[in-house]
Amino acid sequence: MSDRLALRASYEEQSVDDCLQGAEDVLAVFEFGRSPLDSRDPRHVPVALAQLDSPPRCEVWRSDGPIKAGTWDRLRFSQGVGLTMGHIALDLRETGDMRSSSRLAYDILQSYLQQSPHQWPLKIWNYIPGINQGSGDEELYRQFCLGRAEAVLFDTADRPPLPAATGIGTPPDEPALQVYFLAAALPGLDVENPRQVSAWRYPRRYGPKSPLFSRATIMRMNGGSQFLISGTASILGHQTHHENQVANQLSESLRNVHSLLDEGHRLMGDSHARLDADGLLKVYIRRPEDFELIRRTLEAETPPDIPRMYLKGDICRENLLTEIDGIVACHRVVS
Ligand code: 3EB
Repeated sequence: MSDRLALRASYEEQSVDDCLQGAEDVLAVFEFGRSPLDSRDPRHVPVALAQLDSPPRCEVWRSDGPIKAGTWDRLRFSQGVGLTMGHIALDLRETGDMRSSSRLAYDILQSYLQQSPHQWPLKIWNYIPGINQGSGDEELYRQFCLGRAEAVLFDTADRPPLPAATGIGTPPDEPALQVYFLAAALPGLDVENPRQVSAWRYPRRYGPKSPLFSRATIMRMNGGSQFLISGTASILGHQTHHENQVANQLSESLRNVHSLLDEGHRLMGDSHARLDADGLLKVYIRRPEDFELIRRTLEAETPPDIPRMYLKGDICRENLLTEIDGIVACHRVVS
């Protein structure tokens, strides 16, 4: 892995404690299949999505230190020279309904960022218990979007940069709403997907307030660039494609990822992001019985050297069965 990368993200078989001990460059250690309420160090981020493949691994983020870690209101953070990771877990039994909990999480996140040297969120991960529970506009994902839109000022006339994001459902009995992010001193370069309507322009039928995220952001730092890819599903325009066909949904999601990387190349001119050993992918799967088919499909359609992890998670639209996100490195190319 190239040392020039500002964010060195990897999947590792070590225990959480081994990852954290004596490490001067560890920004975060993500542990899967565990409630975010169990965090025991500001850099330790448990995620309530079960890993479907083996062996069990942690995701580790490394970045140039010294790294300062601490607590700010209900947020825990870890701040390096160029990047900050922050995470919030709100116990829904205490904070009440999803809409107000989401608004509270984003209020805390924004107050934290305002006083941080790294004010710009590049990507935000949202892990939402029981995301598809409730019908129509009462669906918890729509309520989550409503609360987020109430906290985040986004004027469509004067569009500020939007972070990339992932929004995935954790088990309905998980007590905590979790939001974590990567932030820097400058905003990322926003990338939208020419094959998809921008999420903030989704029509009313998907909910009272549109999701607020860009399809990807490019982080430029230390002379290198990295692509932070939002949760990408089988959506063309604003519509779900390949309903009930999980392998085709995955292939369509991969076409969307490649379309984003091509669009990024068009914007950068001299670099192209590649699915290779300097990056990683995460595949979210609604029904564990689809895992083998998804794994075979991904293996046939992506380079073998890009690390990947499969997690059981619900997707924000009931008719979507799978979604992908990832972090990949950009390489110089002749334009
Ligand atoms: C989509 O394309 C799929 O609400 O933060 C992807 C990434 C999705 C982020 C979010 C939702 C979110 O609309 C869903």
